[in-house]
Amino acid sequence: MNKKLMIYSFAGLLAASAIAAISVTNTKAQNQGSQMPNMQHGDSSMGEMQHEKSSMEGMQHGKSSENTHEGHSTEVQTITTQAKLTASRDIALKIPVKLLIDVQDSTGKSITNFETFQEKLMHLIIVSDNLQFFSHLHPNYKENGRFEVEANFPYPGNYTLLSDYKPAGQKEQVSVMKKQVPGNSPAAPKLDFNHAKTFEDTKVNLAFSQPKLKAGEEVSIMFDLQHKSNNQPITDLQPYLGERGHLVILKQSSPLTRTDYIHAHAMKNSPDGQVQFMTSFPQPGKYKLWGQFNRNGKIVIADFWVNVLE
Ligand SMILES: [Cu+2]
Repeated sequence: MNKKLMIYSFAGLLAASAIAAISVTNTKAQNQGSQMPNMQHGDSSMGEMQHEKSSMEGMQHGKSSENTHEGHSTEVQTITTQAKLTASRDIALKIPVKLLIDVQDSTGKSITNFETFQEKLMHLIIVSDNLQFFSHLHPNYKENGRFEVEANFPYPGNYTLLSDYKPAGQKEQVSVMKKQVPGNSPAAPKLDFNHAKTFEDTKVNLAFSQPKLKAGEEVSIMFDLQHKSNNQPITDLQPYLGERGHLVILKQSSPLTRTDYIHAHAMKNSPDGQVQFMTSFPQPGKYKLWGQFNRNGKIVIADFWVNVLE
């Protein structure tokens, strides 16, 4: 597969209520039957368990048919991991709280070896379920499968945490965790579908290769970054986590699940001030995009809503 087109996407989902988040990745082309993860009780801070199957290349390959190679015994390796979230104390709004994330296999045994990808051992995306709040953090590995990070939860409501990590020798995994912050969540502002916005001193214009975004179609997404003061292309773009930019996409849905999550990688060699991503939106609906760019050490987060048609 063309590296430039590498897209992280996920397919297949079954969600129920419990503590832990479970992700199952089939490293070969076949999907296995479901195994329900262990239900665990006792941690009131967590709300949801998810069990899902994914192929890291799922979007390109779609459903793979089983037993396509007759006469070969197809080796199927299924890796099941889960990430359990614990907050060090009750969450107080606007005060950072330490989060502990324990990565385990399906039997609850700690996974202790991880590989760095995109310069980190774990990438953690935290969003409020109305997709108004976004945070991209890098938890520190402690020991015995445990990661720690300080996080902020700025207002009451439900939050979804997507942890991205790569157990040694395995494919990248994404586990979904939930956190509820008690209180009345503020009314979400009206969705803004404007594609020209200013973020501090960076003007960002969003453009697409297609006049209309359609579900399942590959699309190139262009972020055009200009100085607010003079509308000239910015020239101070530095690599961010080893790439020209990162793009996290979540589909608006309730509850948010892993199938709503897309992490696109920037294409190399775009002109000054432009960062281009290839991706596709699996389902019709409203999606929020967060582009992240490094302007000389300062990270610009440019967020936009898009509407994807059937
Ligand atoms: Cu990251």
